[in-house]
Amino acid sequence: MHTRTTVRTAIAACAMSLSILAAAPLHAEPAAIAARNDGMDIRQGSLRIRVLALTDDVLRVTLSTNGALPEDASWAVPAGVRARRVGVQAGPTGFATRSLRVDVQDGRLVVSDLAGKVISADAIDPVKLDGHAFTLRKAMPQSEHYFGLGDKTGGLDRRGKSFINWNTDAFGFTSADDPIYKSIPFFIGVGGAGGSYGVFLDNTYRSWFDFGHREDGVLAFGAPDGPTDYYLIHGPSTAEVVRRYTDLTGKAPLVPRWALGYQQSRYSYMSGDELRQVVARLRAERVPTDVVWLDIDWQDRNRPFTVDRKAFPDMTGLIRDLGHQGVKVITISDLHVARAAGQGHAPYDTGVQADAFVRNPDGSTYVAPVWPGDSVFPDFTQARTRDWWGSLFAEQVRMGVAGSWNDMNEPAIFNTPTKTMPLDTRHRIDSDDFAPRTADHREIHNVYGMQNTRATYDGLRKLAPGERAVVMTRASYAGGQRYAVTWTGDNLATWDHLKLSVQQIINLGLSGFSYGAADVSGFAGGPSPDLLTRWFEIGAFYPLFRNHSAKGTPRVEPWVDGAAHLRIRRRFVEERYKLMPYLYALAEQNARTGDPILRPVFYDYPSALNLPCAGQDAWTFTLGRALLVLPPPHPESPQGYRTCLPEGGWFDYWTGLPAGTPVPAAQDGAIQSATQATGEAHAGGSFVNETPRLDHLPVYVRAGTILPRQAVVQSTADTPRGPLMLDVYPGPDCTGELYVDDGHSLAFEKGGYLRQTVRCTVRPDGVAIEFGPREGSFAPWWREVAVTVHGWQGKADVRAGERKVASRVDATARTVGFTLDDAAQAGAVLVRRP
Ligand code: NBV
Repeated sequence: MHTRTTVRTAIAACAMSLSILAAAPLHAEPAAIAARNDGMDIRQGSLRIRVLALTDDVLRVTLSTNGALPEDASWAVPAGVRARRVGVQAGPTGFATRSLRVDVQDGRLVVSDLAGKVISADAIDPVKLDGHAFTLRKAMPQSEHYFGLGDKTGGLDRRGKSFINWNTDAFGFTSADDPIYKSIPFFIGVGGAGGSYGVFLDNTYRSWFDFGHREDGVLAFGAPDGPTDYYLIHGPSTAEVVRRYTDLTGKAPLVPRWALGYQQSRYSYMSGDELRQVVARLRAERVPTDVVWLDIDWQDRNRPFTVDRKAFPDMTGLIRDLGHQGVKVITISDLHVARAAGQGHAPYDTGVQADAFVRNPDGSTYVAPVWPGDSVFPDFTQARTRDWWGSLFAEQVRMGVAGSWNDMNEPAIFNTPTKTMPLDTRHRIDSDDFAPRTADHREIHNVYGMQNTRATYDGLRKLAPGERAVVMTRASYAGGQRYAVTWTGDNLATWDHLKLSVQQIINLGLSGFSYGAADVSGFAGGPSPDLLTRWFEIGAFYPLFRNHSAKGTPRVEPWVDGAAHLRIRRRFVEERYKLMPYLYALAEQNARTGDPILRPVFYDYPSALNLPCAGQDAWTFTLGRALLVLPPPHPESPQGYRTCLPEGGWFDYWTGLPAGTPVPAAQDGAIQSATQATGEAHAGGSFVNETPRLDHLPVYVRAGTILPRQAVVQSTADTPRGPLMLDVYPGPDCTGELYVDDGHSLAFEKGGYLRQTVRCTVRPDGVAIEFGPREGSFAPWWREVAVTVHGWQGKADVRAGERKVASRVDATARTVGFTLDDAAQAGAVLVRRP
């Protein structure tokens, strides 16, 4: 601490500011500010608040009433990140970084940008304490909308609602149920005066958020116990907030390419033979597929780390054979360990030896029923328990299992009204800067699933050090994206859930979990043929695309409803495979920056927040910046609908024509757009009228895109035939990213990749395409690049440097196409009207 300034503002008049309820009397005392090199300390009565500048745009605020600030420890934010600091400039009422002003005004913390626009300000009565519980209150401007909090239900926008963070097994949740499986206490405010900002409350207890539900104009959040420790993250763009939030809590690692392929699952494929038949049928029907999943029935009596040898007599052979067909196998391993004393059940015996299980308050091992019957529960918050758990995967890695599915890790417990462990069970913690101690379940519950996946992920990485590890989890906490991809749990086969799934995946992506999925078909219930077909169409654009369904429900593999439905479903799966070069580049971008793969439209098109088509009903989304998907607002209805294209120009993805161009005569097998432009503009773009057709999903490409695609393959293990395809959609800021590597190892970390940016510039006489320099040492699979320039009219003259290149003009499709030898790699190509 350096200078000490006392601020006597209007605090006496505003005695409620920074006030304490119950725990301490209301203080009309002035707030005393002590400047620090890296922030400030504020004292008011017994309240102490420390505001630190981790970077110029990220503040950490901690608060205490007993003089001692909370322990500097976290499951979400690694030590090295928490230790970051920048120097600040002290002022009479606070401090400034290079981007922010942080002031105490009338006893309230106000964060604004350097132009004075308020980003986030405390409300009146900003702090309320009640025993160990705390409430923090912020002003909630009319213009602001709220996103994030993981895959919570309730539509896209959190405004006007309240939420609780308590990981819950929520079988068959409705689109309004809360809480469900995950707790990610992070939200983004969008649309306020100072731009987008994020708040991350790093508290693992049963925290809550209220966005003006209880009190109009007040955004409140709190927890019943645990640290008052939050981060305020400045944008001003939503993308900058997400990037900075994932700087704090970590980026999702790049998945292997096969994880982006189509995945077929079922609770359960009951035998090796059944699994072989499913794969044989997928291949016979030519539905491209990369992964099949084995649910709990692959195990002996539902016991994790066993195999039902009758049904799966030769797992190694099975996995090898499917591997030859380009299909990987992921297996489920839930966290509960069968309490099988004296039965030679190694997971139990070695766990007992390692003292690895959660305890009752009296020190005995906590035992409760789950799938294997009476079970015990690994104490995942202990480092050595995580190591022991990780080592249990050795056998599966030897078999050739490609990844692990961690379910039931809220943790779910049978036959109890709370569906989980008693709150007084004892966990031990000894890592992540926590002082070694015992903690009760109230504190650990919400991180239990995350630590389960950390143990699995680290174990797989250790057992197969050269490979990217894939873990899928149901429960998690902020930062869990470092260890696992996720899905939205036990959804229902309803139209409502189809729409909800997109809203959940959008909010997951904004909350750091860029790899979101929902069970295609809906887990419970059984979809109508039309619903299942639509789900395939939408699922083809999810970050992860997995068909999964519950025991006892109708089968939902792609062929179950006959040839006409299969044809549509296959076409969408194929389209995803064609887009694989784009999708994989997005995954790599996500690993570097945190930019979600599937995004709300306003992520790249901020004015879309206020488009006439935005609203609660919206489930439009983008896949990266380039692709805009506009599903029907009421997907079950045959009624025509009007929807919004955001600012900028757009091309119809299916026809390649500028949006609104009358559709040319149908070609065999080609998907024709049902789009018609109304010619009507709105503030941020234009309207399009769509006529729903079951075989069609409106998708648009941003004008100013170079979209890399490939020929259809049956598995990402196959090398695509023919050239890399580059579709050029001329427009402003026209770019495309090429990224390839071997798709599975970590060689990319040491330069084993290829990255290249391609740009285009619209000129009065045509389009210039610039292939930037290549980065990395990886040799791509293609020898030629087939370029198609869209929106072309008239003749064309194409030159690569000085050399004339043969080209084909298609007047109906309004394209000019030509092929380049990949050997040229970098350089300029000019497409001119002669
Ligand atoms: O392991 C069985 C299921 C699984 O298929 C599903 O995806 C999980 O969300 N699991 C739940 C256990 C119970 C389902 C009723």
